[in-house]
Amino acid sequence: MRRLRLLTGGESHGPRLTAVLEGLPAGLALDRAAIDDWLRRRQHGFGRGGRQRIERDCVVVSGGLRDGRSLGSPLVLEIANLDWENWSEVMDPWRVDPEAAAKRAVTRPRPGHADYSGGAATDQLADLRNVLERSSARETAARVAAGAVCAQLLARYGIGLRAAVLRVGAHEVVAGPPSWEGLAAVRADSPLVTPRPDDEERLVAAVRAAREAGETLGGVVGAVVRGVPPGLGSYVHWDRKLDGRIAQALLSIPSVKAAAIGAGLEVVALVGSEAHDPYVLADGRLARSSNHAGGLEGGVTNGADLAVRAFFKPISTLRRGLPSVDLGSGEPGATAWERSDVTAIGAAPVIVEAMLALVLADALLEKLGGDAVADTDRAWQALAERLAPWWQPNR
Ligand code: EPS
Repeated sequence: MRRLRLLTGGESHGPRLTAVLEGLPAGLALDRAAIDDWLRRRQHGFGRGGRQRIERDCVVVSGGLRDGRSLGSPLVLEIANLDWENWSEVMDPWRVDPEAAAKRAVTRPRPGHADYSGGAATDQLADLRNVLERSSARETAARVAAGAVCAQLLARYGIGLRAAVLRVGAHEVVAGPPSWEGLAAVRADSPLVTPRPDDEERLVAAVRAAREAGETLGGVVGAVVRGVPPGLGSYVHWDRKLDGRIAQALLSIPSVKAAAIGAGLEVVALVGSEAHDPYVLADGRLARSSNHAGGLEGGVTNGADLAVRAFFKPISTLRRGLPSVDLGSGEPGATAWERSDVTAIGAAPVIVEAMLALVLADALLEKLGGDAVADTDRAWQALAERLAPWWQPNR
């Protein structure tokens, strides 16, 4: 069974981030500009901190590609950290200087971050930088580069993704689950990547107010995948159910505390006859008159739009600081702040798209296989024929 695997490496202020994507069939043509465009989207968003003025994220491929086509070997994607230049001494991989290290050690864990929990896990409580460098959301740049590649595989089969911010802090823009049409209106220059331009001013003002108060904000991202064939995932095995795999991928995004598929939490308030999506005929095809299930039934895609939401907590580095305890001196003290995002919610839609693209490309290859992409194409054709007349590809 062909599976996709993604491994990322690198620290926030190290020389670079690396993504190793293994399992792509050979012969897949990739578009570099499209990967860089996804990376640009991840740097976007009103309320980001000073770091995004330093970085110019773009992809360097150092393995697995030749003449613009995948070789079937691990695809190695790298993104330089331009800020490394300012951190090369602190982050030097080989320099051993215990005195200097003790002087600049980070010892007050930020509530909400992995500082204490990660330090406890790896016996690195003496200097929390050893944890925070890796737990920083900067790592999502590597995921986005790999996700952009996965999206190009999906696009080959007419599968497309859209995502947008549905809520910033207490300010709701779109209630309930997202729809494909509802996400269409997001302009590339939208400061908070929302589908409702009229709400933008209100949201920008909320972020400004949070910045002035030294506060941070979370929010909700909605995403829809269109053109997914029915039958991806498994109803047989708990660890292969696609809703579970999607939830894991979404909850692995830094700051995400909840994930919903389709109507999610709202479905509990409905009675059965309202909750379940009736089968109807539309132009001779099987369709649904609602999509509370969000495109997944029994852990398997059902051919409807796959609709998810991810719920982000506010960033845990606050200018005003938060109560903490200095693990060196044992004294209470506020957390430190140098710079941080007021909200990173504007970056979140493309990160959600990347994780969805990764899970769906994995599920698609699990279904279709193919050492060469031409083999994958033939398997896709055969699948589309088997699924006709109830379902047709989206192209
Ligand atoms: C990020 C870079 C980081 C943070 C942010 C994500 O830059 P720095 O720490 O140098 O300011 O701005 O990480 C967090 C919000 C976090 O809590 O870790 C990026 O490139 O996305």
